[in-house]
Amino acid sequence: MKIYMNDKLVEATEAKVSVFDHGLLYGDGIFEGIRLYDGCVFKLDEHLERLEYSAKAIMLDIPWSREEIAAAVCETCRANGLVSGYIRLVITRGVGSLGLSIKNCDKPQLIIIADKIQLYPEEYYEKGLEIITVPTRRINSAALPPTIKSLNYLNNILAKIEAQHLGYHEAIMLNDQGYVAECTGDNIFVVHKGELITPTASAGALKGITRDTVLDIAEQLGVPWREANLTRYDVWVAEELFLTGTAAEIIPIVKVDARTIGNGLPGKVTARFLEQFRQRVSREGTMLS
Ligand code: PXG
Repeated sequence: MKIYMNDKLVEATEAKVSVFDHGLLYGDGIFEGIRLYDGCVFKLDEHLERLEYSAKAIMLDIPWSREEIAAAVCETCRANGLVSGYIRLVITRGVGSLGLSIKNCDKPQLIIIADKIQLYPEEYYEKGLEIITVPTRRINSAALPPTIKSLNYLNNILAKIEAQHLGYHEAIMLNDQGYVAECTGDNIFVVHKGELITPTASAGALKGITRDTVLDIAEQLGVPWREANLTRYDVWVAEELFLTGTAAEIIPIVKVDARTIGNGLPGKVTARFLEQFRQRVSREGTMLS
């Protein structure tokens, strides 16, 4: 396997970062998780825009242009003969001295990994997933805006540990006010009385690329949608519930905190969105040149 490191491809065995890299020492860096479908990178420009916004928010100057990074992403996929899979794009603050100061970090480190993707088993899409709310709260945006896709994932990892400890794959995280924020690696959507509702970014949600695509599909299908504060009660009494994410795509939820959602089966609205989403991934995207 070949990995893109800074300005060139290297063998995976040679793809190493320094122990003084602030990405490792402090989680000081940003990343994107991107999908490659049938030789096309899905929503590459949107991912690179979000990466630039994350960089700006943490005051990291990316020394590569958007075009250069896009070309490097395609080159990495091609070099690995990948047709469909997962692309992990990471930019760390780079090598510095011990201490939090970013002043001694002179060059960010770019890493691009393109590999096969571990998907949820198909049965979860057919039967739906059961999730729970966990005690760990989504970090307050005054402490670290959840809109920044940073290398600091401990908040989400703690929630994931709690979920897995109880035998679940995903968990709902509430914000410090008790409203639903998102899941550990997915955004959440409620279908209620024909309307699609999802938490705002200010409630602690990442501005997911899949979330945006779903809102676009809602416009296309004429399904009314809005962003709103959601409580656990709103989730429990929803007719349908689904999660969205680059890895999960659109996954139906049939039980939350032991409450059955709707009739306990993946809903019709969810199925319509998943169908539309899968059509989009097969016809949209940046072709590997
Ligand atoms: N919330 C959080 C906290 C996430 O990490 C999403 C929502 C969904 O966003 P997108 O843009 O993917 O629709 C994410 C996405 C990984 C991995 O390898 C994580 C994500 C995406 C892809 C891979 O852990 N998180």
